[in-house]
Formats: sequence, structure tokens, C-alpha cells
Amino acid sequence: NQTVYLKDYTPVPVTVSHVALSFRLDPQATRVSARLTCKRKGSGDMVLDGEMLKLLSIAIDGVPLAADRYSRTDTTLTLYDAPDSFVLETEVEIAPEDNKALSGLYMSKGMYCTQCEAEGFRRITYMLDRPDVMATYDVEIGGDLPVRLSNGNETGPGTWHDPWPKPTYLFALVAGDLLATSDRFTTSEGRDVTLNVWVRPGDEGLTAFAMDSLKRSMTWDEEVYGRPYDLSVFNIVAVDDFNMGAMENKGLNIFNSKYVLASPATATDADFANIESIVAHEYFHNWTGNRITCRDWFQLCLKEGLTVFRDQQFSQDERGFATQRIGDVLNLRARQFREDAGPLAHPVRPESFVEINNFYTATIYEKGAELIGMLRTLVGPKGYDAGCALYFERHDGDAATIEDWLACFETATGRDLSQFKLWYAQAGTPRVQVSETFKDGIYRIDLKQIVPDTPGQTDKCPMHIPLAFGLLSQDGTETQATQVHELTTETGSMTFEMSAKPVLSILRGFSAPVILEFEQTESDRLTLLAHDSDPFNRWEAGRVLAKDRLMRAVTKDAGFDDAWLNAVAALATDELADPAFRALALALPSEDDLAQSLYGAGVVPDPDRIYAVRRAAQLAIAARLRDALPGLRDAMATPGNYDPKAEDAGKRALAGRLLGLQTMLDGGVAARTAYDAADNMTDRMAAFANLLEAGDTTVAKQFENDWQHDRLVMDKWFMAQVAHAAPRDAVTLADTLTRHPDFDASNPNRFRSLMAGLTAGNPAGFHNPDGSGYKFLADWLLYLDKSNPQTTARMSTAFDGWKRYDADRQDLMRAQLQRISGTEGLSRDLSEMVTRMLK
Ligand code: BAL
Ligand code: ZN
Repeated sequence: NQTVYLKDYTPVPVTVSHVALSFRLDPQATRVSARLTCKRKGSGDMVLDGEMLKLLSIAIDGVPLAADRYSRTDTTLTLYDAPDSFVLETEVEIAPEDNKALSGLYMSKGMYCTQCEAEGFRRITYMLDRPDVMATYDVEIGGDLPVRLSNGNETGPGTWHDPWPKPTYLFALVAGDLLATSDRFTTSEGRDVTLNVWVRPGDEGLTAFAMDSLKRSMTWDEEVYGRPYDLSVFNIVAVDDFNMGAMENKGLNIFNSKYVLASPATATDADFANIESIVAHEYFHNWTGNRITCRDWFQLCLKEGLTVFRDQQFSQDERGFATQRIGDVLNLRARQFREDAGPLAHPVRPESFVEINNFYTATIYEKGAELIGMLRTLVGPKGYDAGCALYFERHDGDAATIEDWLACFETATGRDLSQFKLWYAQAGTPRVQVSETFKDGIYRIDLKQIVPDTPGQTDKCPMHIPLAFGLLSQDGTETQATQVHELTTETGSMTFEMSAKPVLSILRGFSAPVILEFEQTESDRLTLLAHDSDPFNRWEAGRVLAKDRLMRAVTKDAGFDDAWLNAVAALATDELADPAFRALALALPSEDDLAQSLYGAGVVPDPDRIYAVRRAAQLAIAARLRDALPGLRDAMATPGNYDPKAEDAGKRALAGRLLGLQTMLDGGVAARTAYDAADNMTDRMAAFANLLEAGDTTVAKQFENDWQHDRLVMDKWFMAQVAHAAPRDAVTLADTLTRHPDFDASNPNRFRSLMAGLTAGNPAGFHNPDGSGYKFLADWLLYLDKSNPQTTARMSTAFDGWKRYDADRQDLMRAQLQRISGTEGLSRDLSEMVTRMLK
């Protein structure tokens, strides 16, 4: 298992300007003929990538190649003494039906499909499988399958031409019995584009929202980034067996069906929101990823961070800034801060990897997006637009780097971004300590940044941190609108002449991905909660108040005070506040968030205690709102046709939270009524979860009987049961469910639903002190690693927090990690993950 280093990057010795592929599809013996138009840039051998390929023939310029002109290993084909310009022709045989890794060409429910990012193309044919080799493609898909799709524009039945040079990872092929929902879009340049969403027969009624999301995304990218679409067709295909969420192949996006198929009866509001943002994300890649791609895989954040930032902007415009931003920060803290604080921490642009598939992480994606957001804050919206415009102009058709990206902003705005660039190189979440004094009419803020050590990195330099802040008077009036202070040194300060001490609202909008350490007074926090004009910080004030209570309850057995409970109740009943915001404000910090914070504060987290304290806090809030709950819930009713848009979704979110509180009081009576009355999946899942929490013994069977025909709904069934089981029952239940006839570990969605239901959904269950949760997960990782290393390696991250816990739990987790690590024949993917976690 070799480590690849960024510092070792060398330009390609050979260009491949055109690729012609011909497929004769067969489950066991697909024939792939390839003609590569090559030009050497220097002397030496030409090494092509290829894995699990049976080579049938090889020729250069039409002449079969003698055995001494090439050699092969399990992963390469080397040509000796090739001419300066030539056409390489190969024919290989592959077996898509046996490809359970879901990388390369494989089969899902009788359909042929591909996944080539990052390095799947080499399982299809011999090629320079690296992103800086960009070629135009002609593809011919033989046979009589009714639908045969590839990238670009269709030139005849089953034949495709892609005029836009692209790297191998953006190649795609789909063939099978599929049905399309079709529409049209006319671009700002007047191009008439056919839009298709392809699904398996039976699913055609579930595509309307994805199509609508696609059209809105296309309009948004024209209006906000000036980016029109560039082919005459845009195809989306839904595939049931898929390792990722979706894939941005040029003109032929392939999606996990979970992120395409939706109806009010089967999909929750969260599903609708995910579909909207993922359709947008993949579409936006057409410019940020496809037209301009990455020079090498170390630059992955160049396309992913930027495209996540763009999809977050789109969702803010579609759904409202505050709720989207709060949701994105919750997600960042839950996944990326956790990653950054543990053994898997890595820079947004890593310097080495063993298996690139292990780096499709929250750090590259979500922290990568935060870096774009900080850059926009630093150069301002106009500077950002100018930098982006220059990037598109200067690098269209390029395989680019982070240096290329930043240089565009330096040129467009005249700013020096050399210190900002450290964000790409230094891992770990910086902590920013804030203290304040008020004396003799001078208000002073002192700041200190600490960039923590992470694996392989110590003694880091100070970062360039944009801190957006504002000031309020004690009565809550804003006395200073938002400004940005740039903290570039280890310590910094600001002073203001004031007649009275103000209330500081700092890190507005979460202007930098840092952990704020600020012992702000209780009364200032309550003022911010009631009055801050920055909605993010208003919510944040409530979160900090709640977290303080929960942390004190865990560590000091403290009770829940009236001041806090009244503030929470006031928010819950504030009819002037947006329901979506109230729902977010009522959500207590998660069990994992508390574990992470306790660990950060030097306290060993006890998962059982955290679980119990959270429930006690919920009960206390519920008791405080007892009389108001039924009326509050009634006020959130959304009669009439289900509308997935943000306004109604916010009401359903609040209704769901309130139902959770009511269940604490009535043991599931209201949840049962809600379950029976539910006419959409959002309400049904909220009621289902609460009935499970209340220990209802019939609802799981009822749900199964009603939905066993629907695989995506059944994923929810598997996950919810485990997530909402009593902690001591969770592992046994998860184990039992693996023997359910519908549990199929080879389907990544099903596998993840059940495993994550335990590891993420039920932390106290996973961390059962007897170690059964750890053994259960390790057993399944070892099982699935044999066929699907990517999904296995990703699920193994459930162990990444192992050093947080008490010595007994650490021993138990370490033992499982060592057991995995010592297993013979481990994949490169899983081997790298456990090695890093054990370091
Ligand atoms: N490029 C892999 C899937 C995605 O990020 O869109
Ligand atoms: Zn992406």
C-alpha cells in the first residue's frame, strides 16, 4: 500500500487528446474496445492504468503489438518505445456483474452503470487514469438494451460524442430498461436543452421534484455565477446501488436513487431538501469541476469545497439564509469538527494519501466550502464575483490547482492571500479565545488564536481569521452593525469608546470555522438570544446557553434553572419567529456534540450519562411547556396539499419537535394519534420515531407491513428502529435486523442505514460498556470489506472518536481496530483508515 505525495506530482509525459470507446455489454463478459489518440511530451516508457482487465488485443497505429513492446502488472500496462504520435488500440474483457465494489462498470438491478471518480475508469479499460489528462470522447454502446447513455450529445442510437475535453473520472455509461421524465430548458445563450431524469420502471412518478430542482439550479447558476449549460442534453439517472450521493459525470449525472426519488408519501422534508441541494451540487460541477477540473487528487477541494459553497448559497436563496446557514454549521460541527479533532484530521488540501477514496471527507467538502465563504468575506461580494469571473475566464478547460484559484483573487482584488492559504495546509480547528473589559469609557476586546496540533503537524502558524462582529446596547438595540475584524496574528485586540459596556455579538454568520471560547455573561447571552439582528448568532446564543446547562448537568449534576427554561419556552412560543428557526432553537445539542465538547474540556464523556441528561433536559422543557404544547402543535398544521418548500417544512419541523416534547409527557399517546393521521412521510417519521422512543411494541410491524414494497422507505425503517431503541437494546436489535430478509449489506444505502442507525443515531447503544457495539461494527466491516471497500472504509470512521472515552471503552475499541488491522487481505481503503486511527 503505497503512499502518494503532493510534492511528487509530475506533469503527464503523454497527452491523450481523444478517446473512442466501443462497448459490447454482457454481465460476465463485456468487451471494451478503446482507441486512444496519444502524443508523447518526452521520452521514456508510457505507463497506463488498468485493473481487473483481461487484455484481448493491443495494437499501435493498427499494427498488433509484439510481446516485447509492452508489459503488464495487476495495475499497469507499460508501452516501450512508442512513437511520438500514435493511436493505441486495446480490447479488454470485464465482468460488470461481479463488480460489487461499485467502482468502474457494474450492474445494479439489471442496469449497467459506472462510477469512475476517483480511479474507477481503470477498471473499464487501459488509460492514463488521472485528472490532468483531458480528452474528447466518442462512445458506442452496442446491443439492444432500450436505453444506452453516455456523456455529451447523442449522435445516433447508443452513440455519443462529448466535445468538451474531460478527465477519465467524468466518464459515464448507463444502459438498461429505463424510463425518462423529460423537460426542456433554454439557456441564456439560447441553447435548447433536453432534460431527462431516468429511473427504473415503476419509479417514474417520483421524479418531479428532482426535475424542478434541476431547472431552478440551471437558472440560478446563470443568474448568480453567469454560467450557462453547454450541451443539448442533460441526463440524470437514479441508481439503487451507489457508494456516493451522486456523481457529476459530464452531461450524465448518476445519482443514488435516495437523492432523486421523492413523493410526499415516501420522502421527508429533509429528503426533499437533500434532493434539491444535491441536484444543484452535481449540476454546478459542470463549471466547477468539469469545465475546470483538478490537476491532481490533492486539489479535490478545488472543485468540492467550491461546489459545496455554491450549493449552500443556492439553498440559502431557495430556503432562507438563517435556517440553511444554521443547518450547514450544525453539519460542519458534527462531522468536520469531529474529524478535525481526532486521528483522521487532515488538511483541506492533504499532502499525502494511500487511497484517495478515503479523502471524500467533511474536511475536503464542508471545511473546503467554509474556506470559500471566508475568502468571500475577506474580499467582499464584488471582489468574490470578480475573482470567480477571472477564474472561469483564465482556467476554462484546465486542470487547475489551489494556487491557480487564489491567484485569480489576488489579481482581481489586489489582496495578498498568502497567509489565508494556510487554511488549505494546516489541519485542525483553530480555537479563538475572546475576553472583554470595560473601563473608563473604553470597551476592549482581546483575541487569541490557538491552532492545535494534529497528526503529523505541530507548531503551526497563526491563521488569517475573518471575525464578523457587531455590538448591541444592554437593551438589545444594535449600536454597531456588522464589521469584519481580520485576526492575523496570535493575539489581537479592538477598542471602542463607549458610554456603557455593550453586548458583543462575535463570529456573526459563523464567519470562520473556529471554536469560540468566550465566557460571556449569562445576561449578555440572553440579550443576544432575544435581540441579535444576526439570526445565526441569535440561535448560537441559545445553543451556548443550552450546552452550558447540559455540560453542568453531566459534570456537576446541576438541575435546569428557570431562567433558561423560560427563555426556551419564550422562543418556542414566539409567534413572530420563523417556525423553522424555532425548531432549530428547540433542538438540544446532540449526544456526540456534548461528548466532543466534554472531551475538549478535559472531561471523559460517559455516553449513558449524556443520554440520560439530554432526556432529563427534554423532560424539563416539556414540563415547562405542558399546557401550551397542544395549541402550539395545532398552530403548525399544514392543511391542504403537501408543499415541500421551506415555509411548510419549517412548520412540520417545529411540529415534530413539539411532538417529541409531548411524548416525554404522555408516553406516546399524541404520537400514536399523529402516526395514524399522518398524510406525508415527514409527519409519519416524526410520529414513528417518537413511538419507538416511547417503547411502542406494535408500530415497527405496522410500518413494515405498510412500506415493505418501498426500498427507500424501508431504509428509514431499519435506521429509525436502531436509532430510537433503548441504548441497552440497540446492539441486539441491530443484530436481529441484519437477519431480516430485506437486509442486504451489498446495498450501500441499506448497510449505512442500519450501521449508522447504531453508530451515529444511538451513541449510548454503540458505546455499550460490554463492547458489543464495537464488535458488531467490526464484524460487519470485515464482512463488507471483501466486496465493497469504499463503503466499508467510510463506515469505519465511527471508531474515530475512540480516544475520547474511558480506559475500558478505549481498550475495547482498540482491540477491534487491531483485530481489523491484523486481518489478512484487508483492502487498501480500510487498511489506511484503521492504521491512521490506531496511530
Ligand atoms: N464528485 C463526487 C460526488 C460529488 O461530490 O459531487
Ligand atoms: Zn461534489
